[in-house]
Amino acid sequence: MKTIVFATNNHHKVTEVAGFFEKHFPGKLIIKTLAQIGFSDEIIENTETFEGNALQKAKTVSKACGLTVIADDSGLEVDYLNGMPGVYSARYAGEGCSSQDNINKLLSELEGVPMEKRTARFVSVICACLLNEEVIYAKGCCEGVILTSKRGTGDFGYDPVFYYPPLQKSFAELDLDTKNGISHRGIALRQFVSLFDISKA
Ligand code: ITT
Repeated sequence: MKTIVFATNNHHKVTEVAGFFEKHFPGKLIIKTLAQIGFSDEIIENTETFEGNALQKAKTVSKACGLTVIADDSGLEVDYLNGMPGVYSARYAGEGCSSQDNINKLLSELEGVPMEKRTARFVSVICACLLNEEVIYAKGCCEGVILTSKRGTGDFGYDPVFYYPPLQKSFAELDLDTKNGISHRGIALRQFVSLFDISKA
């Protein structure tokens, strides 16, 4: 069994990523969370790119724990808002805000904007810092449309207002495997495993 650390404080990301790795490397990989390795320092995320922030997270934790570390930096790019909230997605409505606050702000910024102009994409960049100091990046995007009100019971971030036309559902209406099958994070994870040699973990 190999152990890798997932450098996130977001439990929704842990569920999705751990679910993915269980399917791809059954019985071969243990994913440890920051809490499980006792890491509670603040991680600075202050670059303007998903790649830069993902590297900051993975590198900070890898220096502290000496294990292989992966990190995800992700967000929602809304075309009508010139790509906002982008790397600011977690704190769009202000530091310490809730997902509901972010959704409220997004819906108010898009008030009166017709469906055809509400196009958006989720983006995920996975960065891994390996034991041999190699750094791997993988990226995934998923195109959709911002709804005018919430749909579904999932409560991860913007999922209730992100509508995915091919399935005619919001992301909050999808189960874990279905979301991983089409999502930005699922695409990035599949690219990641094609680049990642588990023997180097
Ligand atoms: P960590 O940095 O600890 O991983 P975080 O939530 O702060 O957790 P990010 O800085 O990458 O992570 O911000 C990503 C935000 O983008 C996240 O908080 C959600 O608001 C949104 N987001 C990203 N992926 C999402 C998804 O699959 N579904 C819904 N919202 C998502």
